[in-house]
Amino acid sequence: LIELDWWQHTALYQIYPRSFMDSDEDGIGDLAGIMSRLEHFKDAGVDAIWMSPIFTSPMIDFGYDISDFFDIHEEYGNMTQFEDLLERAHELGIKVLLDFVPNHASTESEYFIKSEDGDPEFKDFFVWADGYEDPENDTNMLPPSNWVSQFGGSAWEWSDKRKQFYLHQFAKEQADFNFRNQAVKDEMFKIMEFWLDKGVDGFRVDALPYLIEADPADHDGKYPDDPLSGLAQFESHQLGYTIPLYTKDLIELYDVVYGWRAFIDKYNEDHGGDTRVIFSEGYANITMTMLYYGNEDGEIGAHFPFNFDFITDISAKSNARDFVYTILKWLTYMPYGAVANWQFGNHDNNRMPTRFRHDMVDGLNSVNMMLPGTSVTYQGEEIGMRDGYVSWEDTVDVEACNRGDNETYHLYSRDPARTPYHWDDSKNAGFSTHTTTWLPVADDYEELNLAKQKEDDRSHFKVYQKLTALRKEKTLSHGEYSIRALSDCTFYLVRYLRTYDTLVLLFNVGEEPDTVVLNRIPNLTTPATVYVSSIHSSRNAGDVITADTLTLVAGEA
Ligand code: ISL
Repeated sequence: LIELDWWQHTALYQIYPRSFMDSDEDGIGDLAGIMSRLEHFKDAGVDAIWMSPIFTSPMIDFGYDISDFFDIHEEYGNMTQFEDLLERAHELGIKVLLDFVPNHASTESEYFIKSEDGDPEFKDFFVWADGYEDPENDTNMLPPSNWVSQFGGSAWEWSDKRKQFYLHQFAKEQADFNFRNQAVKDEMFKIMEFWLDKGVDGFRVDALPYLIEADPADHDGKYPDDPLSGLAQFESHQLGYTIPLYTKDLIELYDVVYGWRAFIDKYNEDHGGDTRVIFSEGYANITMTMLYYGNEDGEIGAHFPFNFDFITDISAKSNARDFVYTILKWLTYMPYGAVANWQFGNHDNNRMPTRFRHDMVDGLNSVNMMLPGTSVTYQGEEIGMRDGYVSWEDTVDVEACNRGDNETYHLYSRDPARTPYHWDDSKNAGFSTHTTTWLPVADDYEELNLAKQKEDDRSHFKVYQKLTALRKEKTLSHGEYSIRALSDCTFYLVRYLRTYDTLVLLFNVGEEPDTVVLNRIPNLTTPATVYVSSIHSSRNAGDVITADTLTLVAGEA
Protein backbone atom coordinates (compact mmCIF):
# COMPACT_ATOMS: atom_id res chain seq x y z
CA LEU A 1 0.00 0.00 0.00
CA ILE A 2 1.17 3.50 -0.81
CA GLU A 3 2.34 5.33 2.29
CA LEU A 4 0.15 8.38 2.93
CA ASP A 5 1.58 11.78 3.71
CA TRP A 6 0.62 12.99 7.22
CA TRP A 7 -1.97 15.53 6.09
CA GLN A 8 -3.82 13.03 3.93
CA HIS A 9 -5.21 11.10 6.86
CA THR A 10 -4.50 13.07 10.01
CA ALA A 11 -7.04 13.83 12.72
CA LEU A 12 -6.87 17.63 12.80
CA TYR A 13 -8.11 19.61 15.79
CA GLN A 14 -9.06 23.29 15.82
CA ILE A 15 -8.07 25.28 18.89
CA TYR A 16 -9.83 28.56 19.59
CA PRO A 17 -6.97 29.97 21.72
CA ARG A 18 -9.05 32.52 23.60
CA SER A 19 -11.20 29.74 25.05
CA PHE A 20 -8.91 26.74 25.37
CA MET A 21 -6.91 27.21 28.58
CA ASP A 22 -6.00 30.28 30.64
CA SER A 23 -2.61 30.05 32.37
CA ASP A 24 -2.18 33.59 33.71
CA GLU A 25 -5.50 34.13 35.46
CA ASP A 26 -6.97 36.87 33.33
CA GLY A 27 -9.98 34.92 32.08
CA ILE A 28 -8.53 34.68 28.56
CA GLY A 29 -6.92 31.59 27.07
CA ASP A 30 -3.25 31.78 26.06
CA LEU A 31 -0.29 29.95 24.55
CA ALA A 32 1.07 28.78 27.90
CA GLY A 33 -2.38 27.34 28.55
CA ILE A 34 -2.25 25.38 25.30
CA MET A 35 1.29 24.28 26.17
CA SER A 36 0.08 22.96 29.53
CA ARG A 37 -2.58 20.85 27.81
CA LEU A 38 -0.66 19.38 24.88
CA GLU A 39 -1.11 15.96 26.44
CA HIS A 40 -4.82 16.27 25.75
CA PHE A 41 -4.14 15.86 22.04
CA LYS A 42 -2.07 12.74 22.56
CA ASP A 43 -4.76 11.42 24.83
CA ALA A 44 -7.53 12.20 22.34
CA GLY A 45 -5.48 10.69 19.51
CA VAL A 46 -5.25 13.76 17.30
CA ASP A 47 -2.03 14.35 15.39
CA ALA A 48 -2.34 17.95 14.21
CA ILE A 49 -3.73 21.20 15.57
CA TRP A 50 -4.62 24.47 13.92
CA MET A 51 -5.06 27.56 16.00
CA SER A 52 -7.31 30.50 15.25
CA PRO A 53 -5.16 33.68 14.99
CA ILE A 54 -2.61 34.33 17.74
CA PHE A 55 -1.09 37.48 16.22
CA THR A 56 -1.08 41.04 17.58
CA SER A 57 -4.60 42.39 17.30
CA PRO A 58 -6.99 44.99 18.74
CA MET A 59 -9.39 42.02 18.99
CA ILE A 60 -12.36 43.62 17.26
CA ASP A 61 -12.88 40.24 15.56
CA PHE A 62 -10.90 38.27 18.14
CA GLY A 63 -7.68 38.00 16.19
CA TYR A 64 -9.03 38.06 12.64
CA ASP A 65 -8.13 41.77 12.68
CA ILE A 66 -4.34 41.54 12.72
CA SER A 67 -2.24 44.63 13.43
CA ASP A 68 1.15 42.90 13.35
CA PHE A 69 1.42 39.75 11.25
CA PHE A 70 4.91 39.05 12.60
CA ASP A 71 4.26 38.99 16.33
CA ILE A 72 2.22 37.28 19.04
CA HIS A 73 -0.79 38.97 20.64
CA GLU A 74 0.29 40.02 24.13
CA GLU A 75 -2.75 38.59 25.95
CA TYR A 76 -1.75 35.23 24.44
CA GLY A 77 1.97 35.37 25.28
CA ASN A 78 5.14 36.11 23.37
CA MET A 79 7.35 34.74 20.62
CA THR A 80 9.48 32.65 22.99
CA GLN A 81 6.38 30.94 24.32
CA PHE A 82 5.23 30.30 20.78
CA GLU A 83 8.59 28.77 19.85
CA ASP A 84 8.51 26.59 22.96
CA LEU A 85 4.99 25.46 22.16
CA LEU A 86 5.99 24.54 18.63
CA GLU A 87 9.04 22.65 19.81
CA ARG A 88 7.16 20.71 22.48
CA ALA A 89 4.31 19.86 20.11
CA HIS A 90 6.79 18.56 17.57
CA GLU A 91 8.50 16.47 20.23
CA LEU A 92 5.12 14.89 20.90
CA GLY A 93 4.61 14.30 17.18
CA ILE A 94 1.88 16.91 16.84
CA LYS A 95 1.82 19.12 13.75
CA VAL A 96 1.02 22.80 14.29
CA LEU A 97 -0.79 24.99 11.76
CA LEU A 98 -1.43 28.70 12.01
CA ASP A 99 -4.31 30.76 10.73
CA PHE A 100 -3.17 32.95 7.85
CA VAL A 101 -5.50 35.93 7.26
CA PRO A 102 -4.55 37.46 3.90
CA ASN A 103 -7.82 39.21 2.97
CA HIS A 104 -7.57 42.07 5.41
CA ALA A 105 -5.56 43.82 8.09
CA SER A 106 -6.55 45.76 11.17
CA THR A 107 -6.93 49.48 10.60
CA GLU A 108 -4.39 49.75 13.43
CA SER A 109 -1.75 47.92 11.38
CA GLU A 110 1.21 49.90 10.13
CA TYR A 111 0.17 48.97 6.59
CA PHE A 112 -3.15 50.72 7.00
CA ILE A 113 -1.90 53.70 8.96
CA LYS A 114 0.73 54.41 6.30
CA SER A 115 -1.72 53.76 3.50
CA GLU A 116 -4.23 56.18 4.93
CA ASP A 117 -1.41 58.73 5.25
CA GLY A 118 -0.66 58.35 1.56
CA ASP A 119 2.85 56.95 2.10
CA PRO A 120 4.00 56.11 -1.47
CA GLU A 121 5.08 52.59 -0.50
CA PHE A 122 1.74 51.69 1.04
CA LYS A 123 -0.84 53.96 -0.53
CA ASP A 124 -2.23 51.21 -2.80
CA PHE A 125 -2.07 48.45 -0.19
CA PHE A 126 -5.83 48.67 0.37
CA VAL A 127 -8.85 49.21 -1.87
CA TRP A 128 -9.33 52.97 -1.82
CA ALA A 129 -11.97 54.74 -3.90
CA ASP A 130 -13.56 58.14 -4.28
CA GLY A 131 -17.20 58.39 -3.36
CA TYR A 132 -20.06 60.33 -4.89
CA GLU A 133 -21.31 63.66 -3.68
CA ASP A 134 -24.62 63.33 -1.89
CA PRO A 135 -27.17 65.41 -3.85
CA GLU A 136 -29.22 65.83 -0.69
CA ASN A 137 -26.45 66.78 1.69
CA ASP A 138 -23.27 68.47 0.50
CA THR A 139 -21.31 67.59 3.65
CA ASN A 140 -21.94 63.88 3.06
CA MET A 141 -20.25 61.48 0.65
CA LEU A 142 -21.93 58.38 -0.78
CA PRO A 143 -19.94 55.14 -1.14
CA PRO A 144 -18.55 53.98 -4.52
CA SER A 145 -20.98 51.03 -4.77
CA ASN A 146 -23.73 49.19 -2.90
CA TRP A 147 -21.41 46.45 -1.66
CA VAL A 148 -22.24 45.13 1.81
CA SER A 149 -20.05 43.88 4.60
CA GLN A 150 -20.42 40.32 5.93
CA PHE A 151 -20.96 41.89 9.31
CA GLY A 152 -23.72 44.27 8.14
CA GLY A 153 -23.89 47.73 6.61
CA SER A 154 -21.89 49.17 3.73
CA ALA A 155 -18.57 47.54 2.89
CA TRP A 156 -17.14 51.04 2.31
CA GLU A 157 -15.94 53.28 5.13
CA TRP A 158 -15.05 56.95 4.72
CA SER A 159 -11.61 58.10 5.76
CA ASP A 160 -11.61 61.74 6.75
CA LYS A 161 -7.86 61.77 6.60
CA ARG A 162 -7.51 60.45 3.07
CA LYS A 163 -10.86 61.84 1.84
CA GLN A 164 -11.63 58.51 0.23
CA PHE A 165 -13.51 55.33 1.06
CA TYR A 166 -11.75 52.06 1.85
CA LEU A 167 -13.23 48.61 1.36
CA HIS A 168 -13.92 46.23 4.26
CA GLN A 169 -15.83 43.03 3.53
CA PHE A 170 -15.87 42.30 7.26
CA ALA A 171 -15.80 44.82 10.15
CA LYS A 172 -14.85 48.41 9.37
CA GLU A 173 -11.72 47.81 11.46
CA GLN A 174 -10.68 45.08 8.97
CA ALA A 175 -9.56 46.82 5.77
CA ASP A 176 -9.41 44.65 2.63
CA PHE A 177 -5.95 44.34 1.09
CA ASN A 178 -5.63 45.23 -2.58
CA PHE A 179 -4.61 41.98 -4.23
CA ARG A 180 -4.19 43.72 -7.58
CA ASN A 181 -1.06 45.28 -6.10
CA GLN A 182 2.06 43.11 -6.52
CA ALA A 183 3.60 44.61 -3.38
CA VAL A 184 0.72 43.17 -1.33
CA LYS A 185 1.23 39.74 -2.85
CA ASP A 186 4.95 39.97 -2.06
CA GLU A 187 4.19 40.92 1.53
CA MET A 188 2.03 37.80 1.91
CA PHE A 189 4.95 35.60 0.86
CA LYS A 190 7.07 37.36 3.48
CA ILE A 191 4.51 36.61 6.19
CA MET A 192 4.24 32.96 5.22
CA GLU A 193 7.98 32.56 5.02
CA PHE A 194 8.46 34.15 8.44
CA TRP A 195 6.26 31.53 10.13
CA LEU A 196 7.51 28.65 8.00
CA ASP A 197 11.04 29.55 9.07
CA LYS A 198 9.87 29.26 12.68
CA GLY A 199 8.92 25.70 11.84
CA VAL A 200 5.13 25.69 11.49
CA ASP A 201 3.62 22.86 9.47
CA GLY A 202 1.32 25.01 7.40
CA PHE A 203 -1.66 27.30 7.37
CA ARG A 204 -5.40 27.42 7.46
CA VAL A 205 -6.01 30.29 5.04
CA ASP A 206 -8.89 32.59 5.97
CA ALA A 207 -11.80 34.03 4.01
CA LEU A 208 -10.51 33.31 0.50
CA PRO A 209 -13.72 33.94 -1.49
CA TYR A 210 -13.39 37.63 -0.61
CA LEU A 211 -9.79 38.08 -1.74
CA ILE A 212 -10.42 40.01 -4.98
CA GLU A 213 -13.21 42.31 -6.11
CA ALA A 214 -14.27 43.62 -9.54
CA ASP A 215 -11.80 46.00 -11.14
CA PRO A 216 -13.22 49.44 -12.03
CA ALA A 217 -11.06 49.28 -15.18
CA ASP A 218 -13.49 46.66 -16.48
CA HIS A 219 -16.55 48.76 -15.60
CA ASP A 220 -16.07 52.22 -17.11
CA GLY A 221 -13.87 53.26 -14.24
CA LYS A 222 -16.58 52.64 -11.64
CA TYR A 223 -17.14 50.05 -8.96
CA PRO A 224 -20.21 48.18 -10.26
CA ASP A 225 -23.19 47.68 -7.95
CA ASP A 226 -23.94 44.11 -6.91
CA PRO A 227 -27.36 42.95 -8.16
CA LEU A 228 -30.20 43.17 -5.67
CA SER A 229 -31.61 39.89 -4.44
CA GLY A 230 -35.31 39.00 -4.65
CA LEU A 231 -35.80 40.17 -1.11
CA ALA A 232 -34.48 43.55 -2.13
CA GLN A 233 -37.45 44.14 -4.44
CA PHE A 234 -39.39 45.03 -1.32
CA GLU A 235 -36.74 47.15 0.27
CA SER A 236 -34.56 48.05 -2.67
CA HIS A 237 -33.30 51.22 -1.05
CA GLN A 238 -31.79 49.23 1.77
CA LEU A 239 -28.34 47.76 2.03
CA GLY A 240 -27.97 44.13 2.86
CA TYR A 241 -30.02 42.39 0.18
CA THR A 242 -27.50 41.95 -2.58
CA ILE A 243 -25.99 39.03 -4.48
CA PRO A 244 -22.19 39.29 -4.18
CA LEU A 245 -21.45 39.08 -7.90
CA TYR A 246 -18.54 41.53 -7.82
CA THR A 247 -17.15 40.85 -4.37
CA LYS A 248 -17.01 37.08 -3.90
CA ASP A 249 -15.69 34.00 -5.75
CA LEU A 250 -13.96 36.04 -8.49
CA ILE A 251 -11.98 33.75 -10.75
CA GLU A 252 -8.78 35.79 -10.34
CA LEU A 253 -8.50 34.86 -6.67
CA TYR A 254 -7.59 31.27 -7.54
CA ASP A 255 -4.39 32.41 -9.26
CA VAL A 256 -3.30 33.88 -5.94
CA VAL A 257 -4.01 30.58 -4.18
CA TYR A 258 -2.14 28.60 -6.87
CA GLY A 259 0.76 30.99 -6.37
CA TRP A 260 0.81 30.23 -2.63
CA ARG A 261 0.83 26.51 -3.35
CA ALA A 262 3.76 26.91 -5.72
CA PHE A 263 5.51 28.91 -3.02
CA ILE A 264 4.96 26.32 -0.29
CA ASP A 265 5.91 23.47 -2.64
CA LYS A 266 9.16 25.27 -3.37
CA TYR A 267 9.69 25.85 0.34
CA ASN A 268 9.18 22.12 0.95
CA GLU A 269 11.61 21.26 -1.80
CA ASP A 270 14.28 23.66 -0.54
CA HIS A 271 13.99 22.76 3.13
CA GLY A 272 13.09 19.06 3.14
CA GLY A 273 11.45 17.58 6.21
CA ASP A 274 7.73 16.84 6.51
CA THR A 275 5.34 18.47 4.07
CA ARG A 276 4.03 21.91 4.97
CA VAL A 277 0.48 22.46 3.79
CA ILE A 278 -2.28 24.95 3.10
CA PHE A 279 -5.92 24.27 3.89
CA SER A 280 -8.20 26.94 2.49
CA GLU A 281 -11.28 28.39 4.16
CA GLY A 282 -14.30 29.70 2.31
CA TYR A 283 -17.99 29.06 1.88
CA ALA A 284 -18.87 28.72 -1.78
CA ASN A 285 -20.84 26.45 -4.10
CA ILE A 286 -19.29 23.10 -4.94
CA THR A 287 -17.79 24.20 -8.27
CA MET A 288 -16.09 27.25 -6.84
CA THR A 289 -14.99 25.24 -3.80
CA MET A 290 -13.38 22.51 -5.91
CA LEU A 291 -11.33 25.13 -7.78
CA TYR A 292 -9.33 25.61 -4.58
CA TYR A 293 -7.92 22.12 -5.13
CA GLY A 294 -6.81 23.11 -8.61
CA ASN A 295 -8.08 23.64 -12.16
CA GLU A 296 -8.31 21.82 -15.47
CA ASP A 297 -5.06 23.42 -16.63
CA GLY A 298 -3.21 21.43 -14.03
CA GLU A 299 -2.62 24.29 -11.64
CA ILE A 300 -2.72 23.13 -8.01
CA GLY A 301 -4.04 25.06 -5.05
CA ALA A 302 -4.74 24.14 -1.45
CA HIS A 303 -3.87 20.66 -0.17
CA PHE A 304 -7.58 20.75 0.49
CA PRO A 305 -10.30 23.36 0.89
CA PHE A 306 -12.20 22.88 4.14
CA ASN A 307 -15.41 20.98 3.53
CA PHE A 308 -18.29 22.83 5.20
CA ASP A 309 -21.09 20.75 3.71
CA PHE A 310 -21.97 19.13 7.06
CA ILE A 311 -22.36 22.66 8.42
CA THR A 312 -24.25 24.29 5.57
CA ASP A 313 -26.22 21.44 4.00
CA ILE A 314 -27.47 19.27 6.87
CA SER A 315 -28.83 19.67 10.39
CA ALA A 316 -31.13 17.97 12.89
CA LYS A 317 -33.84 18.11 10.22
CA SER A 318 -31.88 15.97 7.77
CA ASN A 319 -32.67 12.32 7.10
CA ALA A 320 -30.31 9.48 6.24
CA ARG A 321 -30.58 10.21 2.52
CA ASP A 322 -29.56 13.83 3.10
CA PHE A 323 -26.45 12.61 4.90
CA VAL A 324 -25.52 10.20 2.12
CA TYR A 325 -26.18 12.82 -0.56
CA THR A 326 -24.03 15.39 1.24
CA ILE A 327 -21.13 12.98 1.69
CA LEU A 328 -21.27 11.75 -1.89
CA LYS A 329 -21.46 15.30 -3.21
CA TRP A 330 -17.95 16.09 -2.01
CA LEU A 331 -16.53 12.71 -3.00
CA THR A 332 -18.10 12.99 -6.46
CA TYR A 333 -16.93 16.50 -7.29
CA MET A 334 -13.46 16.19 -5.77
CA PRO A 335 -10.72 15.98 -8.41
CA TYR A 336 -9.36 12.48 -9.01
CA GLY A 337 -6.61 11.65 -6.51
CA ALA A 338 -7.40 14.58 -4.21
CA VAL A 339 -7.84 14.23 -0.44
CA ALA A 340 -11.22 14.76 1.23
CA ASN A 341 -11.86 16.29 4.65
CA TRP A 342 -14.83 16.38 7.01
CA GLN A 343 -15.98 18.57 9.85
CA PHE A 344 -19.12 19.38 11.78
CA GLY A 345 -18.21 22.68 13.34
CA ASN A 346 -15.90 25.61 13.88
CA HIS A 347 -15.77 28.90 15.75
CA ASP A 348 -18.18 30.58 13.28
CA ASN A 349 -21.11 28.21 13.63
CA ASN A 350 -23.32 26.75 16.34
CA ARG A 351 -21.72 23.73 17.97
CA MET A 352 -22.38 20.33 16.46
CA PRO A 353 -24.57 18.81 19.25
CA THR A 354 -26.71 21.95 19.25
CA ARG A 355 -27.13 22.11 15.49
CA PHE A 356 -27.93 18.40 15.39
CA ARG A 357 -29.22 16.49 18.46
CA HIS A 358 -27.38 15.59 21.63
CA ASP A 359 -27.97 11.88 21.00
CA MET A 360 -26.15 12.15 17.66
CA VAL A 361 -22.72 13.18 18.99
CA ASP A 362 -21.06 9.76 18.81
CA GLY A 363 -22.58 8.97 15.44
CA LEU A 364 -21.44 12.29 14.00
CA ASN A 365 -17.92 11.83 15.36
CA SER A 366 -17.95 8.35 13.81
CA VAL A 367 -18.93 9.72 10.40
CA ASN A 368 -16.17 12.31 10.70
CA MET A 369 -13.54 9.71 11.62
CA MET A 370 -14.56 6.88 9.31
CA LEU A 371 -14.86 8.67 5.98
CA PRO A 372 -11.82 8.64 3.68
CA GLY A 373 -9.47 11.61 4.12
CA THR A 374 -8.74 13.96 6.99
CA SER A 375 -11.09 14.54 9.93
CA VAL A 376 -11.38 17.94 11.57
CA THR A 377 -12.59 18.37 15.13
CA TYR A 378 -13.59 21.73 16.57
CA GLN A 379 -12.46 22.17 20.18
CA GLY A 380 -15.04 20.52 22.46
CA GLU A 381 -16.62 18.14 19.95
CA GLU A 382 -14.63 15.27 21.46
CA ILE A 383 -16.70 15.69 24.63
CA GLY A 384 -19.90 16.78 22.91
CA MET A 385 -19.79 20.39 24.14
CA ARG A 386 -22.94 22.33 23.30
CA ASP A 387 -23.51 26.02 22.66
CA GLY A 388 -23.25 28.16 25.75
CA TYR A 389 -25.90 30.73 26.54
CA VAL A 390 -24.60 34.28 26.10
CA SER A 391 -26.95 37.14 26.99
CA TRP A 392 -27.11 40.34 24.93
CA GLU A 393 -25.25 42.12 27.76
CA ASP A 394 -22.41 39.58 27.56
CA THR A 395 -22.30 39.47 23.76
CA VAL A 396 -18.92 40.47 22.31
CA ASP A 397 -19.02 39.10 18.76
CA VAL A 398 -18.69 42.01 16.33
CA GLU A 399 -21.08 40.37 13.87
CA ALA A 400 -23.83 40.05 16.51
CA CYS A 401 -23.22 43.56 17.84
CA ASN A 402 -23.31 45.12 14.35
CA ARG A 403 -26.21 43.21 12.86
CA GLY A 404 -28.36 42.43 15.85
CA ASP A 405 -30.15 44.06 18.76
CA ASN A 406 -31.29 42.55 22.05
CA GLU A 407 -34.09 40.72 20.22
CA THR A 408 -32.21 39.41 17.18
CA TYR A 409 -28.53 39.11 18.17
CA HIS A 410 -28.74 35.34 18.65
CA LEU A 411 -29.41 34.92 14.92
CA TYR A 412 -25.93 36.24 14.19
CA SER A 413 -23.86 35.67 17.31
CA ARG A 414 -20.88 33.35 17.12
CA ASP A 415 -20.25 33.68 20.86
CA PRO A 416 -22.24 30.55 21.90
CA ALA A 417 -19.76 28.36 19.99
CA ARG A 418 -16.78 30.13 21.56
CA THR A 419 -17.41 29.76 25.30
CA PRO A 420 -14.50 28.28 27.32
CA TYR A 421 -13.54 24.60 27.19
CA HIS A 422 -14.85 22.31 29.94
CA TRP A 423 -11.86 20.67 31.57
CA ASP A 424 -13.50 19.63 34.84
CA ASP A 425 -16.24 20.58 37.31
CA SER A 426 -14.18 23.12 39.28
CA LYS A 427 -14.72 26.87 39.04
CA ASN A 428 -14.96 28.13 35.43
CA ALA A 429 -14.80 24.51 34.30
CA GLY A 430 -11.07 24.47 35.10
CA PHE A 431 -10.46 26.93 32.27
CA SER A 432 -9.43 29.88 34.44
CA THR A 433 -9.05 30.81 38.09
CA HIS A 434 -10.01 34.41 37.39
CA THR A 435 -13.38 35.61 38.77
CA THR A 436 -14.83 36.13 35.31
CA THR A 437 -13.99 34.74 31.89
CA TRP A 438 -14.07 36.67 28.58
CA LEU A 439 -17.23 34.79 27.62
CA PRO A 440 -19.33 33.04 30.27
CA VAL A 441 -18.67 29.34 30.81
CA ALA A 442 -21.67 27.28 29.64
CA ASP A 443 -23.78 26.26 32.64
CA ASP A 444 -23.78 22.51 31.88
CA TYR A 445 -20.06 22.15 32.64
CA GLU A 446 -20.47 20.32 35.96
CA GLU A 447 -22.15 17.43 34.15
CA LEU A 448 -20.37 17.74 30.83
CA ASN A 449 -16.59 17.97 31.14
CA LEU A 450 -13.45 16.12 30.13
CA ALA A 451 -12.43 14.88 33.61
CA LYS A 452 -15.82 13.26 34.17
CA GLN A 453 -15.83 11.69 30.74
CA LYS A 454 -12.44 10.16 31.40
CA GLU A 455 -13.85 8.53 34.54
CA ASP A 456 -17.23 7.43 33.23
CA ASP A 457 -17.47 3.91 31.80
CA ARG A 458 -19.07 5.27 28.69
CA SER A 459 -18.55 8.77 27.43
CA HIS A 460 -18.26 10.77 24.22
CA PHE A 461 -14.55 11.16 24.91
CA LYS A 462 -14.02 7.40 25.22
CA VAL A 463 -15.88 6.84 21.96
CA TYR A 464 -13.74 9.55 20.38
CA GLN A 465 -10.55 7.87 21.59
CA LYS A 466 -11.65 4.56 20.09
CA LEU A 467 -12.39 6.30 16.80
CA THR A 468 -9.03 8.04 16.53
CA ALA A 469 -7.35 4.73 17.35
CA LEU A 470 -9.40 3.01 14.63
CA ARG A 471 -8.14 5.55 12.10
CA LYS A 472 -4.71 3.96 12.34
CA GLU A 473 -6.20 0.85 10.65
CA LYS A 474 -5.32 0.45 6.98
CA THR A 475 -8.99 -0.18 6.24
CA LEU A 476 -9.75 3.43 7.14
CA SER A 477 -6.64 5.06 5.71
CA HIS A 478 -6.56 3.12 2.46
CA GLY A 479 -9.88 1.33 2.08
CA GLU A 480 -12.66 1.72 -0.43
CA TYR A 481 -16.01 3.03 0.70
CA SER A 482 -19.61 2.18 0.11
CA ILE A 483 -22.38 4.30 1.53
CA ARG A 484 -26.14 4.15 1.24
CA ALA A 485 -29.37 4.88 3.07
CA LEU A 486 -31.25 1.76 4.20
CA SER A 487 -34.29 3.82 5.21
CA ASP A 488 -35.13 7.46 5.91
CA CYS A 489 -33.50 7.03 9.32
CA THR A 490 -30.47 4.80 8.92
CA PHE A 491 -27.53 4.73 6.55
CA TYR A 492 -24.46 2.56 6.37
CA LEU A 493 -20.87 3.45 5.61
CA VAL A 494 -18.73 0.43 4.79
CA ARG A 495 -14.96 0.64 4.56
CA TYR A 496 -13.16 -2.39 3.19
CA LEU A 497 -9.76 -3.33 1.93
CA ARG A 498 -8.88 -6.72 0.48
CA THR A 499 -8.04 -9.12 3.29
CA TYR A 500 -8.26 -6.57 6.06
CA ASP A 501 -11.27 -6.23 8.36
CA THR A 502 -14.42 -4.72 6.94
CA LEU A 503 -15.59 -1.82 9.08
CA VAL A 504 -19.24 -0.88 9.09
CA LEU A 505 -20.85 2.22 10.52
CA LEU A 506 -24.61 2.08 10.99
CA PHE A 507 -26.18 5.35 12.08
CA ASN A 508 -29.82 6.06 12.83
CA VAL A 509 -30.10 9.83 12.41
CA GLY A 510 -33.87 9.69 12.95
CA GLU A 511 -35.92 10.44 16.05
CA GLU A 512 -37.48 6.95 16.29
CA PRO A 513 -36.07 3.43 16.60
CA ASP A 514 -35.36 1.84 13.24
CA THR A 515 -34.88 -1.81 12.30
CA VAL A 516 -32.57 -2.60 9.41
CA VAL A 517 -31.85 -5.81 7.49
CA LEU A 518 -28.16 -6.58 7.71
CA ASN A 519 -27.77 -8.64 4.54
CA ARG A 520 -28.37 -5.47 2.53
CA ILE A 521 -25.02 -4.16 3.69
CA PRO A 522 -22.20 -5.08 1.31
CA ASN A 523 -19.30 -7.05 2.75
CA LEU A 524 -20.93 -7.40 6.17
CA THR A 525 -20.80 -10.97 7.33
CA THR A 526 -22.21 -12.25 10.61
CA PRO A 527 -21.18 -12.93 13.27
CA ALA A 528 -19.94 -9.32 13.44
CA THR A 529 -18.32 -7.75 16.46
CA VAL A 530 -19.24 -4.37 17.91
CA TYR A 531 -16.12 -2.19 18.12
CA VAL A 532 -17.74 0.88 19.63
CA SER A 533 -21.26 2.27 19.96
CA SER A 534 -23.04 5.45 21.03
CA ILE A 535 -23.06 6.01 24.78
CA HIS A 536 -26.85 5.52 24.93
CA SER A 537 -26.70 2.28 22.96
CA SER A 538 -27.62 -1.00 24.66
CA ARG A 539 -24.78 -2.68 22.79
CA ASN A 540 -21.27 -2.92 24.20
CA ALA A 541 -17.87 -3.24 22.62
CA GLY A 542 -17.20 -6.90 21.96
CA ASP A 543 -20.88 -7.87 21.60
CA VAL A 544 -21.35 -10.32 18.78
CA ILE A 545 -24.19 -9.76 16.33
CA THR A 546 -25.60 -12.88 14.71
CA ALA A 547 -29.20 -11.88 13.94
CA ASP A 548 -30.39 -10.89 10.47
CA THR A 549 -31.83 -7.61 11.63
CA LEU A 550 -30.73 -4.92 14.00
CA THR A 551 -32.74 -2.23 15.74
CA LEU A 552 -31.08 1.09 16.42
CA VAL A 553 -32.66 3.60 18.78
CA ALA A 554 -32.87 7.29 17.81
CA GLY A 555 -29.41 8.72 17.22
CA GLU A 556 -27.67 5.40 17.82
CA ALA A 557 -24.56 4.48 15.86
O1 ISL B 1 -18.94 32.17 8.91
C1 ISL B 1 -19.33 32.30 7.78
C2 ISL B 1 -20.56 31.58 7.41
O2 ISL B 1 -20.99 30.77 8.46
C3 ISL B 1 -18.58 33.05 6.74
O3 ISL B 1 -19.31 34.00 6.08
C4 ISL B 1 -17.32 33.62 7.36
O4 ISL B 1 -17.54 34.91 7.83
C5 ISL B 1 -16.22 33.63 6.34
O5 ISL B 1 -16.04 32.34 5.89
C6 ISL B 1 -14.91 34.10 6.86
O6 ISL B 1 -14.65 33.66 8.15
C7 ISL B 1 -13.37 33.88 8.62
O7 ISL B 1 -12.97 35.22 8.46
C8 ISL B 1 -13.69 36.18 9.22
C9 ISL B 1 -13.72 35.82 10.69
O8 ISL B 1 -14.60 36.67 11.37
C10 ISL B 1 -14.14 34.39 10.90
O9 ISL B 1 -14.06 34.06 12.26
C11 ISL B 1 -13.22 33.52 10.07
O10 ISL B 1 -13.45 32.15 10.27
C12 ISL B 1 -13.00 37.48 9.00
O11 ISL B 1 -11.62 37.32 9.18
